[in-house]
Amino acid sequence: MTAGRVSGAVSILRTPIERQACVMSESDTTSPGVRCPMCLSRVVVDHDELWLWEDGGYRSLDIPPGATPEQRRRLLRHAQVRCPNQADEFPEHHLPYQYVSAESDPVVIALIGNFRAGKTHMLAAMIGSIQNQGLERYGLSVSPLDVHGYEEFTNTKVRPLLDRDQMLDRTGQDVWEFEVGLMISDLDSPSTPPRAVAFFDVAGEVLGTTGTAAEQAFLDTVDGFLFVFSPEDMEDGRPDNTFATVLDMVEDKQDKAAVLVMGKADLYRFEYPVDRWLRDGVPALDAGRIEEETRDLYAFISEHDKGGNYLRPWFEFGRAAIHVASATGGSPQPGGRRYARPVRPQRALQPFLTLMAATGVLRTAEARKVGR
Ligand SMILES: Nc1nc2c(ncn2[C@@H]2O[C@H](COP(=O)(O)OP(=O)(O)OP(=O)(O)O)[C@@H](O)[C@H]2O)c(=O)[nH]1
Ligand SMILES: [Mg+2]
Ligand SMILES: [Zn+2]
Repeated sequence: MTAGRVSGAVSILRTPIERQACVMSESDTTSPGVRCPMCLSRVVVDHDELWLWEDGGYRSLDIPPGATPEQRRRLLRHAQVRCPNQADEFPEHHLPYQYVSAESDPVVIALIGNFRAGKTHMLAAMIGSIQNQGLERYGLSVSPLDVHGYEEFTNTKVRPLLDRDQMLDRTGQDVWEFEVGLMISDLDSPSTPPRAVAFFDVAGEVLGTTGTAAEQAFLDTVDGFLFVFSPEDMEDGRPDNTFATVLDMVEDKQDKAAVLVMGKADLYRFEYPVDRWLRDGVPALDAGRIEEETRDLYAFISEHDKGGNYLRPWFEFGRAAIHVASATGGSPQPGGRRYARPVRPQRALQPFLTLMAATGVLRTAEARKVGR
């Protein structure tokens, strides 16, 4: 799915975000409908027209008039509704009925980082780790947001990386692009409706160069930022311009969350404290441990960051933490498109969990302390 294209000013002005920017001021909270987690427009959805994803396609779902409340509830659990925003940039997309009926805004996560920092591999490893290990031991349950898009993300990114050890392609040049979405429920609070969490890939190198209100409106909707960088980037002594661009544009950083991830940590796996935290796995959420890792990595990055700006998100956001992770566990074969050893993500779940705590999806007493 495509969003903020950079192929020309005309197309940027046509994005729904641009149209939406006009109404995203004080009237926004009182606008009817919900914010679609994929096209980010505020939409009024037809609740009566229901769909079901089955055998690779959508079919219309009719709930029999004689259905008992229990039968109705069961059918609605899998029902989807169609987002009415079907423009060129947004091919047909569907949302879970559960999301639309709950009428709470989605949690929007943006991945930020230089080109080749490892964003795509990190997101694929994160979603793959969720699929392989589940989130039940962290008190969460998860299901796809847009089933069709989720299957596509799984088939084109997660499975090639994790099952076939293939290197993933570079992302296109859209300024921001919806990648994948999840519906997340808190197992300790069954009466709370699931939250929609949407992941967007942001091409930081072009963000800010077009100077449109659309970009600003997009950044305003983001709740949590995942800043990804690699040890190589840091050692080069090149400052990460994408971090600086985003940090200069985001206005209410004190109300938002940031998780800094030093990805490709396998490259530093013998060095303290990277070795210590890579071995730590992903235990139950523990704000004290997250703080300890953040402190250790703060010291490590301060020492290695020759350009001097990788820690800016940690200073500037209201809630922030720093983690190490490796999407692959090792490097690709020199000059090849495959990994030398079977791909085994290390700690890809940790930044995800920290973000869920810092954006309020996880609402336990422990989660409230994370990143403060
Ligand atoms: N050693 C190692 N290499 C990695 C890891 N993750 C990604 N890479 C390599 O880093 C390169 C870039 O990874 P991507 O995930 O495509 O980076 P990106 O930030 O999405 O890049 P763009 O889409 O171009 O913005 C690829 O060649 C990967 O093989 C990792 O965990 N360890
Ligand atoms: Mg990418
Ligand atoms: Zn939509």
